[in-house]
Amino acid sequence: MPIRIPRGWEIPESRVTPEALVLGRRRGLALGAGLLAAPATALAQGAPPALPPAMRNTRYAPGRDITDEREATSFNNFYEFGSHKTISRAAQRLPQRPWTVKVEGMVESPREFGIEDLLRFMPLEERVYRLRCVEAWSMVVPWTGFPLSALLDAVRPLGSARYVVFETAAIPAVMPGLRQSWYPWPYIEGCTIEEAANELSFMVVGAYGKPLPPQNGGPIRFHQPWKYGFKAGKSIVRITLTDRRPVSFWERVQPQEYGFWANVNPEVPHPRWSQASERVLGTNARVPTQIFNGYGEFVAALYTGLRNERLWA
Ligand SMILES: Nc1nc2c(c(=O)[nH]1)N[C@H]1C(S)=C(S)[C@@H](COP(=O)(O)O)O[C@H]1N2
Ligand SMILES: [Mo]
Repeated sequence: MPIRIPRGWEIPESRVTPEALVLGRRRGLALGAGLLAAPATALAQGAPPALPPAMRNTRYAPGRDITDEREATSFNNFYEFGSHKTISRAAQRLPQRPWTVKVEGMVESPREFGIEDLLRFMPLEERVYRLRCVEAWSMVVPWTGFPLSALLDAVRPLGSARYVVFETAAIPAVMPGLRQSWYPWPYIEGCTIEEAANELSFMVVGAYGKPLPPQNGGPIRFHQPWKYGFKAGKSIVRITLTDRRPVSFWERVQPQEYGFWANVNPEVPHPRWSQASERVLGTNARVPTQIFNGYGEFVAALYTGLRNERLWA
C-alpha cells in the first residue's frame, strides 16, 4: 500500500517553526554564530557547537514534570557502553563530529547528510515527550529535533517502501560493550512507513536546549514516545527504507520478550514483570502506565486494522 508522507507545506501550522526563528537561525549561522563560532578546541575534540534555538511545540503536553536534567543524562541505557545504567562517563568518548547519517534503500534520492546540514535545514522544534522504558522506569525530557517525515521528504521514499530501519553507531575503539560478542551488533531498530509518517515520530538532536549528549544518543537519535524506549535507536548512522520487516536488536536477542511493535500497554505484562505502573526517574514516584504511553489520540488509529500481530512489547 503506497503511503503518502506529508510534504513540508502540508505540515499543520502548529508544527511550523516561526519564520523569524528560522531566518534568525540561518542568519546566525551565516554570521558565524553556529559551527564557525565554536571554539576550535571543542571542535578538535569532536564536541558539537551550540544548538540552534528552537521553539517549544505545545501540542504535545507531557502532563508531568520535566525530569531533572542530571537524572536524565546520568541514568542511561546504552549497551554499546555497558549493560548497566551508569555509562554516561564512558559515552563521552563517542566523537560527535564529524557525523553523517546515510538515508538510503527504497528512495528516489539516497543521500548522506552531515549533522550540521540537518541542524541547519530541518525544521527544528522542542517537544516535551515522555519516555517509558520496558524496564518500567520513565522520564520526561524536552527534546529538540525534527519530524522524521521532514527527513524522509528530502529523499522521497518509493511507493514500494514499507519499513524504516535505523542502524546505530558501532565503534569498537570507544564502545567497550561491543566486546560482548553474543549481542547482534550493530543495534538495529525499525518501524513501518505509516508509523514513520506519524507526526509524533521525532529525530532528536538536542535535550534541555543543548546538543544531545552522547549518553542519550548524541548527536542524533530517534524517539516514538508511544513505544517502549528500546525502539529509540541512539547515535544513528544509517536509515534504510525497505520492503522487509527488520529483526531488531532486542527481538533477535530475546524474541519472547521484545517484539517489533512494542507499543506501551499497562495490561500486557512483560514475561518477567508487570507493566501496570512505572517508576518516575528523579522522584521515584510510582505512577500508573497509560496505554500508548498516553499518546493514543495520535497513534491508536495506526493499529486498528492489524490482526495477528503482537502489538504490545
Ligand atoms: N544504540 C542503542 N540505542 C538504544 C539503546 C542501546 O542500548 N543502544 N537502549 C535503548 C533503551 S532500552 C532505552 S530505554 C533508551 C534509553 O534512552 P536514555 O538513555 O536517553 O534514557 O535508549 C534506547 N536506545
Ligand atoms: Mo529501555
